[in-house]
Amino acid sequence: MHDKGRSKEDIFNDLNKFHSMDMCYDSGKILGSMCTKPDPIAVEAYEMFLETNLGDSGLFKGTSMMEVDVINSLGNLLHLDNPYGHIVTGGTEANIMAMTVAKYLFEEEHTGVPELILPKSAHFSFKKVLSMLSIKPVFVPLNEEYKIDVSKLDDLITENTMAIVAIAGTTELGLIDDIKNISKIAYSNQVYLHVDAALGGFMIPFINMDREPKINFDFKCKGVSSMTIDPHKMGLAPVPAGGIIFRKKEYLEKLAVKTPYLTRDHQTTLVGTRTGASTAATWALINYYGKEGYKKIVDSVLDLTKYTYTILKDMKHVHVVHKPELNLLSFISDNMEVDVLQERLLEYGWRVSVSEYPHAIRLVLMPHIKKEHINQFIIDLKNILNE
Ligand code: 0PR
Repeated sequence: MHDKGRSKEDIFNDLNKFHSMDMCYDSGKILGSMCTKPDPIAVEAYEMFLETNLGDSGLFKGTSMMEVDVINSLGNLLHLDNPYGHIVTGGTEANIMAMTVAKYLFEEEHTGVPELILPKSAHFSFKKVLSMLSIKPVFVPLNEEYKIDVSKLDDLITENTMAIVAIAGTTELGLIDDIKNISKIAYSNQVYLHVDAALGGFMIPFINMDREPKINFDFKCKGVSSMTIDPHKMGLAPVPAGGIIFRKKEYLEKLAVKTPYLTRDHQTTLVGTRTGASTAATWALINYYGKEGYKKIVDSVLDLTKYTYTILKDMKHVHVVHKPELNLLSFISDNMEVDVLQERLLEYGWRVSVSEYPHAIRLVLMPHIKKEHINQFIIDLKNILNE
């Protein structure tokens, strides 16, 4: 730290330098991120609530009311009439909260080492869960479609099964597990089921609006105990904005810690001091767009994903790994290693990511990606592969 403060002009000169080193979503070059440019309405709402702290929610009654309202809206979107939850920092925190609740419930009736049944397609936040909570992983195999092989699930359930995790929009491929049948198994075995819909939560309800048969992935399936749904992914909210929704009040209350000298007598979040700005931004967004607005956004990213898929599928030297269900696509090439291709694309400025299973180039088509970006990407990809 300097002895004396610096001028504002000087500081902002430096800030501009740092800022210019960052990539921005508007460039259209960020093709491997699940975040996107925050919507202007969300930014305005966020700024307005910058000084709020939901860790001491009695001081910020309005913001606190908004959080309840947002959780109700998200819960209702996921077919739950009386949801309990919080706006948190992201999918990681949401998943940790759900698994902590599941572990506390397990420990009320069991003394063994808790086992978590999960697919290897689960997000790496579950690796954090496993080590932080000392839980034993039991991996359920994936079928040839890279989804949980439901036929293998029953056999993996033991008296030490603490919970099952299923994914509605896998991180690497954007695929949706067969939640309906997984839920039936969880329900009949009385096992806690958490659905990680960090990505799909803000997409599938809108896809379902004009789709028959509907994709069953939420609390409509009675075995589902909790869900992650992140506003800072397809909800278009600024980071940090994750969402955790529990089916029952007593689930959330398992996390309650007494906060004697604060304006409320307990907290049910992992973090203490936490911004209300994310809640305000999410509240503004869901009211501004409504289901119809979000449906348009989701339709448009899915149209572009389909457009990209169709081109890639017919391209020489390219093999698309799976048919997209959400806004993710993966492909490999028969004349270039995946990691080499990733590096070559970077030379052209494209930031794609690489999935682990299967090992492939992974594209995430968030709302900042437009058709002209894809057209240019395809030209560059052809150049690289046919050179
Ligand atoms: N669950 C699922 C299904 C996810 O895909 C993710 C993150 C999480 C949970 C964890 O969410 P948080 O990162 O909000 O805690 N998925 C993205 C990923 O790992 C996160 C991301 C976003 C990574 C933008 C990079 C990036 O530029 O790919």
